[in-house]
Amino acid sequence: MTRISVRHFFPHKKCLTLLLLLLAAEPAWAFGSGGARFWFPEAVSSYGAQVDRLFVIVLAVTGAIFFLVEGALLWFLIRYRRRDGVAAAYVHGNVRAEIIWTVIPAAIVLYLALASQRVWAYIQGPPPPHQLELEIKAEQFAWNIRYPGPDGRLHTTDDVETINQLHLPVGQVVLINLSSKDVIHSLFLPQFRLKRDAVPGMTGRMWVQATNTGNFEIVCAELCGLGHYRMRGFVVIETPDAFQAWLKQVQQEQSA
Ligand SMILES: [Cu+2]
Repeated sequence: MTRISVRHFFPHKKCLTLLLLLLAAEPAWAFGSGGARFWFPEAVSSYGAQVDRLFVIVLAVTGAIFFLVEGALLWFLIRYRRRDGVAAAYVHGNVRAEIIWTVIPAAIVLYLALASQRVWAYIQGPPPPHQLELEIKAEQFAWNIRYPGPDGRLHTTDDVETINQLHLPVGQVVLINLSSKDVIHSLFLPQFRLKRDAVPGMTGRMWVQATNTGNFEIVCAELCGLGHYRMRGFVVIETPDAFQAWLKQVQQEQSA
């Protein structure tokens, strides 16, 4: 029986070295300054760059494997095509080959799982101490946003309510309680790299910390009814002073 080793899969040493480099190296080409990527919208949350980094690593690993596997498939198809006078070989498995193609994918999947778990735990785990807590209640087809008034507490008489207008102070950790009045919606803040379902009867807690000022959009990422396409909201990230001034102004308008 033919002995199968790594050499069979990578006949040239350079080929194997290149693959290992690709898997191990940080895909630095994909990282611009400030987390900007040529295919992504701007990242404006404290964890945006981490999510993008994970995305690029997963894409690089799975992309490299895709080309390797499809290339090998093509090579075998051509190299071992039917030819007159050549009898087909009967191969009844190979323990060494099976160990290799089980252990390598298992190690890759384990690496991806551990790398993802770290980022997931940071974003979805216990939030860091927050400076502001607000509530977003989704309904067909709008985002109802509630801010604490001067007393700094939610669900008191001085609360400030807006529709589709999410203002956030830059640099501050903001805790968001997300719920729904009717059906399942999904709060998607592309520039924050944050998406979370709004489920009736449940309150989802999440946190954001904006790193840049600017104007962005909220989109509903769950087909929630006929008006789903127009379930848009607007995000304004501004300095804490500008945020307080805006909140005060809205509160005065509402109490007038
Ligand atoms: Cu919706």
